Amino acid sequence: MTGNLQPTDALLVIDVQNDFCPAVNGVGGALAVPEGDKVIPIINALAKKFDHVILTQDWHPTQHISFATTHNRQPYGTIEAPYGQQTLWPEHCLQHTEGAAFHPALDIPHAELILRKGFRRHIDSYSAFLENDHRTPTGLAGYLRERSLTRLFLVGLAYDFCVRYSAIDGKTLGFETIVIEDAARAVNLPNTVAETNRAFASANIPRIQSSEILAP
Ligand code: VGL
Ligand code: ZN
Repeated sequence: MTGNLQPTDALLVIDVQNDFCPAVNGVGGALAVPEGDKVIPIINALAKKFDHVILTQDWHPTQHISFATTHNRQPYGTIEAPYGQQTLWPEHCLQHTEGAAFHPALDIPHAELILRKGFRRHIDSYSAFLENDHRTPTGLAGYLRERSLTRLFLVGLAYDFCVRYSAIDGKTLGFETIVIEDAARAVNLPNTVAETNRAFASANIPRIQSSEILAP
């Protein structure tokens, strides 16, 4: 399926941050993805196989548009933002907090780029490529092109949000894009995993298992 890994491949590690994992000693867990921490040993092992690893970091200011508290609402509802529907979340990944830090078990010393996203108060960014208006670029496509990185393997959190939109945009922007399913976990709101799987199928984004790379 993947053939051998190439020097033009990159592993894109999405949002493996304390707030998306179960809390450890009271740190993190603000928007814990069930079993979010289970992906970490798999991602650490995968990263060793890649010459190029890029990390993304959800990085929100206070009163961010995606926070339910900003709108005096309960989490997991939606609002109509100027750029379309926006799901409301518990406050998470506040800039420069421990919740926004990478999980301490994530061990990828050779990661080359940390791409922060969601740092503008009035627009969220699930995708590592385009903010939620689907037009404002983060710069990642330019970075990858300039460095001749043409094939992307996506892992991390959450499968049905930031991994989903990053994969779809990556593919649309011309990168060969593959999702490593057992190295991702979902928030799992109603229908979100089924919708993600459908979106990947119609975009021709393969879902593979980590064993296909770790024990080919
Ligand atoms: C994410 C919800 C809000 C994610 C980020 O990383 O999937 N989900 N912010
Ligand atoms: Zn967020």
